[in-house]
Amino acid sequence: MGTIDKVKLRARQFEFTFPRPALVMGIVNVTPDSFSDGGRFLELPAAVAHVLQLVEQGAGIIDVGGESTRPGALPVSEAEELRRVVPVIEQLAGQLKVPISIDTLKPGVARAALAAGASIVNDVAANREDPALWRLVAEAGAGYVCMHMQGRPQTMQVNPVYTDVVREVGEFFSERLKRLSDCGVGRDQVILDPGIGFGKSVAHNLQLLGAVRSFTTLARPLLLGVSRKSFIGKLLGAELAARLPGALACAGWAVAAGVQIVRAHDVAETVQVIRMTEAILANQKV
Ligand code: 9MG
Repeated sequence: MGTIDKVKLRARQFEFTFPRPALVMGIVNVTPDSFSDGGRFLELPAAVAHVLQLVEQGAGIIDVGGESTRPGALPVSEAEELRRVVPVIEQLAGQLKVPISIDTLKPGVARAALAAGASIVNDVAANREDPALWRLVAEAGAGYVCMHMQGRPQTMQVNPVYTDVVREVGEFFSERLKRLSDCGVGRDQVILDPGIGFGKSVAHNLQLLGAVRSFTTLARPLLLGVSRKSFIGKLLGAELAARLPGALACAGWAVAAGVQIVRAHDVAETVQVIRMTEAILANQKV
């Protein structure tokens, strides 16, 4: 089941010890414009019902986002983002047995989400310079997803350039672990994510997937998000609605290579692929 050995993740009242069965992080976009499910869960009852369904299907973390980070997406105001995500988190935090993660770029939204009961901050902009968000994570003892991105969502796919994407993402992780620690965020709070599709070409994404095992040497849980992403569409010639097989192949591969958390829209299917992969790994010879 991968190569990392006894790694702890602390996220407020939640604690996970890895290796353990990999977690599926179920995606809940409370947005009008997310690339695959925009507009479906804007109303509170629909969002809450969707979360409960994902947990029923086996989601081990629920990731709630109120601003799309798809390439070229337009930013939303903090007030609007708060209006979208806080009621969902408030309603669910008390009743769920799994952690809620807030997917946001904004420290103000992270603060409100943590006050409403979120336990993890999913920071796709971990390449930020401002430490305000990290201080909040430190104070709350929250989990923190440190995701690699080159640039910003509006422009990141224009012309991503790396000399060696795997080396550069690894260096980013090491440098951020140090900066996070300087801000009071314990290493045991951090999840690392290579940020598939965030300022990366198809070739960069494939290189990162092929080398994902190399990041296990940092002894932190690894998160991978590939669900419905455009590199799968480009590689397989698959429309948005036809990318699930490609995403499931990535999920199985990733778990076999030591990834511990897979972010997914299609939770039931992803859980099945992961459990199957783990069953094979448990019987691996040679
Ligand atoms: C919000 N979001 C969209 N894709 C993502 C990914 O691959 N990782 C993380 N952490 N968040 C993502």
